[in-house]
Amino acid sequence: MMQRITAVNAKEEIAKLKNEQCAEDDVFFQAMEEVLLSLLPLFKSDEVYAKNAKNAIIQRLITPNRVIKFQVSWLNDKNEIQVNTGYRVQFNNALGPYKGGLRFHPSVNEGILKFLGFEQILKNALTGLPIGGAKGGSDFDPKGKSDFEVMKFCAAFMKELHNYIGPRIDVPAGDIGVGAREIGYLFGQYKSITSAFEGVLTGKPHFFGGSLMRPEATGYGVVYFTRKMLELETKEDECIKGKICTVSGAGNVALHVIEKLQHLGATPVSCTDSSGTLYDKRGVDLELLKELKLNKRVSLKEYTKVHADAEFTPVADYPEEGHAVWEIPCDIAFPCATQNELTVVDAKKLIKNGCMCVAEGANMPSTSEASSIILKSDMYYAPAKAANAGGVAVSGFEMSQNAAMQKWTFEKVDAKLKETMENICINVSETAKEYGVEGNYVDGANIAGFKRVADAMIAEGI
Ligand code: NDP
Ligand code: 2IT
Repeated sequence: MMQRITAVNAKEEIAKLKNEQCAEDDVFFQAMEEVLLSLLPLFKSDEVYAKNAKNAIIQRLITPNRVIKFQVSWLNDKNEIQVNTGYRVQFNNALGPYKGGLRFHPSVNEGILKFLGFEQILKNALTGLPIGGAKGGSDFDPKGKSDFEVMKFCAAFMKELHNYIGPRIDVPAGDIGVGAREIGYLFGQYKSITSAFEGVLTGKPHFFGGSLMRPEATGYGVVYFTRKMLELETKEDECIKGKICTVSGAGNVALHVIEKLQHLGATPVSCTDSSGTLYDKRGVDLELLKELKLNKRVSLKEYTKVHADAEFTPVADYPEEGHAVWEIPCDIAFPCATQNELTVVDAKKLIKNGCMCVAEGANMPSTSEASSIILKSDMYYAPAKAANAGGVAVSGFEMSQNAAMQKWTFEKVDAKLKETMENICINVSETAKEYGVEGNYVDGANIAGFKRVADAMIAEGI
């Protein structure tokens, strides 16, 4: 049993816990430590939370309610049996049914899913919607697999997962390696097993219950949040127009960040994938990127066959610690690939090159040391759990549409997304001000999200 964690002993207790855990949990501790340090001003100033040792709120918040781990055996196209591991981390359901994505990537392990599930609790709370926090996935690698293999894997994964989910229990969605194709196969298998056509997954293709705009939601949401934050901080309108932007990733989030930036008159000049970094200084050709990454699922290197003057830096050719994409001069940097992709070296390069803002599309893309450097610099900083909440917010809208047997228009969802992102931004900014850390959106987001979850946990008892 761990010691009760209070404002006074938080740092030592975390360090003790860290020593007892395996390396897989490093990212989970990174996420947890950031949140707990952010909460110190709250513990100091607010009686209810300062006394929360009695309620054991922190211990209950950092311990998943349930971790489900299962075998996924499936047949590849050569009729050979393949074995993967599946997981669902049901972290906290104080505010509503467990909610969060599924990640299919060879790097997936329990520690990564605990970090993602933990972040999801506070992110979902920030949306103001009645949804709890969860994450799941598998070490299955969709890369190089045929459509049939992906379908067979999804069916085998759902054969076990269906036991633990339901529209009022736990509603998974997509994340890295899981898009509309995978959600469609997962949904089909759930329906076959249970005979229920119900809103058990979000991010479904729109012609059978998916919300319009769910594919665009995370990326568009990141840009709406960033625009609002810059408006609040600089008191200028049209803060995005004319800006040179670097973006990492070339998947769902990155491509829709690029799309919205182009709508607003900015020039996104880069993207990255697991093979390397693409830099097109005239502005990226989004139609071509979508064709290469969403339809053909090939390396970004192919882009240079059409645009010979664009530069492609393969991962292996970039010897330094850090990432080639953050060396490109820009006004705003949008890390949208994966966790810890922006290091201290990268943060320093951004500062040196005059970057004014880092806006996080991926979950925890900056290392904790990079985050500290960004916070201490003059750059504006939109942290992931607030800035990328648009995806799960539209997932929440999909749950509402499914429950009411309705289909909202693209324009309605877009308007609600914009309103939600702006409200999150204002709430985070005002919370930071209230707790004496004005302009620190990291602390503001952690405190605002935590308060909503903690209030519900205290009111619900144990
Ligand atoms: P996708 O699978 O659609 O795209 C991920 C992209 O990032 C791909 O281009 C991939 O390269 C690249 N990438 C992933 N992992 C690595 C790695 N270890 N090294 C280098 N490149 C990598 O995922 P999403 O766009 O959905 O997710 C991106 C990030 O956004 C993740 O952190 C996710 O948790 C977060 N997020 C996603 C939401 C959503 O709604 N989808 C919502 C909120 C956050 P390649 O093409 O070579 O595979
Ligand atoms: O990290 C995230 O917020 C997601 N992957 C989306 C989760 C969801 O339930 O839509």
